[in-house]
Amino acid sequence: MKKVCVMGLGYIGLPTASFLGTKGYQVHGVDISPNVVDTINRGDVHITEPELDVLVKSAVQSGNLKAALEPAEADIFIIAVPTPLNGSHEPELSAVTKATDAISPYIKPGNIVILESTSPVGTTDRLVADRLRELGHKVGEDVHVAHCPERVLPGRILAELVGNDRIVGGIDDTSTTKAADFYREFVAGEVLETTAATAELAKLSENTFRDVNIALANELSMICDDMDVDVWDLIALANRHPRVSILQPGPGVGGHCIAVDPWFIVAAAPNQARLIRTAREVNIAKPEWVVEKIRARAEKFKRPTIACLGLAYKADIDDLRESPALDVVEKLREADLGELLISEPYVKSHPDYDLVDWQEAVQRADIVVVLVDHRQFKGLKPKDLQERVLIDTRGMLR
Ligand code: SAJ
Repeated sequence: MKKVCVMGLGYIGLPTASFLGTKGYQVHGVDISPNVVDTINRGDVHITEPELDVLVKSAVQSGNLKAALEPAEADIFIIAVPTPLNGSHEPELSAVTKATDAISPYIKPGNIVILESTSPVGTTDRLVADRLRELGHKVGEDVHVAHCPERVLPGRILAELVGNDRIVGGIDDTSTTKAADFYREFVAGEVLETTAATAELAKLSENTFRDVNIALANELSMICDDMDVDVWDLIALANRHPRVSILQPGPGVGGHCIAVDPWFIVAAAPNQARLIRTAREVNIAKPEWVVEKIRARAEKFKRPTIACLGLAYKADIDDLRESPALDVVEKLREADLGELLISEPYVKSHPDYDLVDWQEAVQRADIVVVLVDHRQFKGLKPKDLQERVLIDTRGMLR
């Protein structure tokens, strides 16, 4: 039975650890939060993701998944810790450094260390591998290091963990082969071998592609608004061309990946990454544009009641990280245009806002702003909206 030590039990680490636990690996999961460790060891989950609760329970009950604050010896170490941005839009990699230092005392000859966290080019080689060398390991000889970026979509994590193709790039050929062979044991998709730098940049490019495409959709939505053209009709028609596939506009781009990863490229190549930076700027500016739309419509009221439907960064999840919906609501609160009624069916409470049932919010509102296309809101009917101003940033109620 192979032993796997997973560093970081968040959105990527926990699904990976519990999935491997149910596939017969002996998994030791590590997190810096005692609360997370206790929750998992009880067989519970601290994040919402379809079917994850069942998987964690089953892995813990089988005895194949244990969580702890400290690492343990293993055959394979997977690092799945956060790699956020700092205030200057540069990658903040201290969690990768800390995880590398933490596993070092447990690494033995023959082990494989895999970085799954989305990382700037060079991290696997110059941060993880070099650090392990400094700490006395014979990296490239008997310790193997590779990058295998996670590619799972929140809301579909478990299906994509198995089904997606994976890119594996080692710091040398042996590391690549050994890490790729590990993924081939449980991934149904293809496992594609490359170098560490290419794997790092491929992951960043995937999310950047999406950000740039959404920026185009968002820019078109603003152009269409001025020209009195329905942007969703426009995109649907343009996409009937066999080689056109424009994504959907919205209130902005959120989440901890697409709103973050393009900056890793911009930080590394500030002079070349002009389009990538501009796309970020277009998407970042969209919430303010939405607020201005609301302000213009609010003018005909003395002090309107404004229902804001949704706070999550996208449909049908409870994740509010980098959410453009939250950004719009915060800006509306500052603008003080009227009374705000805020609904988020996937969240019980919020530290800054009293949440209201969405149907009640619509009933009491003069202006209804759809910020997230949650499936609940699709039940809104024209009769619910009679005499109310509708601002539908997701084109959901057309
Ligand atoms: N969005 C739009 N219009 C669209 C599609 C998305 O405005 O047409 C917005 C969403 O509302 C959301 C944001 O973009 O605010 C990002 O949502 P998403 O569903 O595109 O992506 P994420 O951030 O949930 O997950 C992405 C995925 N990357 C790609 O599809 C290339 C996922 O596969 C990655 O694993 C994940 O980032 C990650 O962890 O990097």
